[in-house]
Amino acid sequence: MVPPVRFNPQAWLAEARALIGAAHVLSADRGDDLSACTRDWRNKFEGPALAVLRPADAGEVQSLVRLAARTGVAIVPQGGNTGMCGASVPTAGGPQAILQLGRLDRILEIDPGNNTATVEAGCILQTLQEQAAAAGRLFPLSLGAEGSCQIGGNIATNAGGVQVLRYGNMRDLVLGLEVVLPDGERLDLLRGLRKDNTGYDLKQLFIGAEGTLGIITAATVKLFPAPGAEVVAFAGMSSIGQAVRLLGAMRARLGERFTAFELMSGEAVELVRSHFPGTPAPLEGRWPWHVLMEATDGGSDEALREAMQAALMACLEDGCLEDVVLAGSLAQGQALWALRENITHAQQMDGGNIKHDISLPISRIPAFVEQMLPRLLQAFPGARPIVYGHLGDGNLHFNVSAPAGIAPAAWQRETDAVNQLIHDAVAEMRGSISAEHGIGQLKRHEMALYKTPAELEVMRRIKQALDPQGLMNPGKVL
Ligand code: FAD
Ligand code: S2G
Ligand code: ZN
Repeated sequence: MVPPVRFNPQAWLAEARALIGAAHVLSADRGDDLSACTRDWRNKFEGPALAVLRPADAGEVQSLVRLAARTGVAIVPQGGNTGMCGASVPTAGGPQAILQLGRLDRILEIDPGNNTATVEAGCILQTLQEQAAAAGRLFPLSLGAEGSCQIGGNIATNAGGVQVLRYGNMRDLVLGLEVVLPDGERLDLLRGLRKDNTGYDLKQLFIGAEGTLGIITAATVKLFPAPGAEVVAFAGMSSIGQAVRLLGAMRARLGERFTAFELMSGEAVELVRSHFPGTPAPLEGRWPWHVLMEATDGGSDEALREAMQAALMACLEDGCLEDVVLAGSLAQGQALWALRENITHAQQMDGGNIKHDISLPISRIPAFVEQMLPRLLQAFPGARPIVYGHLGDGNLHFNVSAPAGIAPAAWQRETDAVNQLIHDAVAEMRGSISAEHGIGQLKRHEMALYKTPAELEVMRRIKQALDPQGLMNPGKVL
């Protein structure tokens, strides 16, 4: 019986350093601080890392993956580490190395004629937005973490954000990928084609796979004409049913020009204003529900403002809104967006919360919210639901903050019970328990509850086919 070869971390680190240079292989045993990479953005998940690897290019990624495959070390791909489900940090278990994509940050090509950009995975989302704008184009993915999340992470989580209504989520924006497979092979799918029917559409496997099937090293994404005019409005109403009717009416009147529709409960607005004192009250009165809307098009500001104004006035008459303000300047529009984007930060400052990232048929959302709020408060007296999100996509962040006086840690222990109440109701309405953030570690056990055995079996076969050793981001998704 040959004794199992004992794993020798020092030898492994020395091999990794010989491959990509000692400066780019961080390890705790030589005093490097890995905590920025081993703990997630929410401070909810943390795991030990043999090393943080920072390859310079796809070739070095391949060498590291081959080393890991040969020695049985798991790889955790990491972009900006802003994910919400603990998918970008190691789990407990065998040796795991974090592979940070941040040095693969080049924009390889912007092709205005083809309306595409080809970028390396470590490119920060905001950088691509800026470079596209400089070329007179728009890369439309937009979300609160855009200053630090990376294109590779956006693809691996199939990120959504605040312009899905008009441009779709990351799956709709990706035309091509370059992926390093768990065996070290490089899959070159980097085509900027809008039509290509040549066998299975392999890139789809890696979009939203949360790094469990391979490491995205580059992508070709769609660009759009840069909008000339932009108008932001903020409305107040008594019911979420009115908000849903408002969505339909505004889309009917403005069509493709209508780009964003973000719901915010009164509690969400008040929470931001309490943690960000400089935030102006967007409307005269306080309303149970609010909607932040945006329209853009290539024409003049005045024409778009008139169209938006006319549509809003008609909606006022139809009663699907009861108060509304049109941003009078870019600064005022930005202040309204800051109000929206600060909800996540305000919740973090408020002591964390039990998050939900659910999607439902838009028509079912009023019934869901109207029945869920009383049920939640009956089951968890004093709980503070902070309900907001991308209503235009049928995606709500039904986050629940702790009742006053309950410590965050104690409240987190209610997570399974709160999740069951909310996710069972979502499942009854054939909704999804994860609209945009993914599964990660956070919802892995719930996948078994809410996906059919057949779905899970096919997912396992795909995982087994591509990563038979189970070394790519273990403990996530499945
Ligand atoms: P990471 O967190 O580093 O990783 C996320 C997952 O992708 C992990 O499974 C990781 O293993 C994998 N991964 C990362 N890079 C690669 C790669 N190159 N190849 C293969 N796998 C990889 N998300 C939304 O969808 N919509 C929102 O509106 C939104 N708002 C947010 C607001 C705030 C303030 C914050 C903090 C987060 C928000 N998020 C939102 C969540 C998060 O920003 C997104 O999930 C984002 O896409 C994660 O990108 P990242 O580069 O940080 O990935
Ligand atoms: C958003 C951020 C995550 C959360 O702001 O749209 O995706 O639930 C969310 O705080
Ligand atoms: Zn969101």
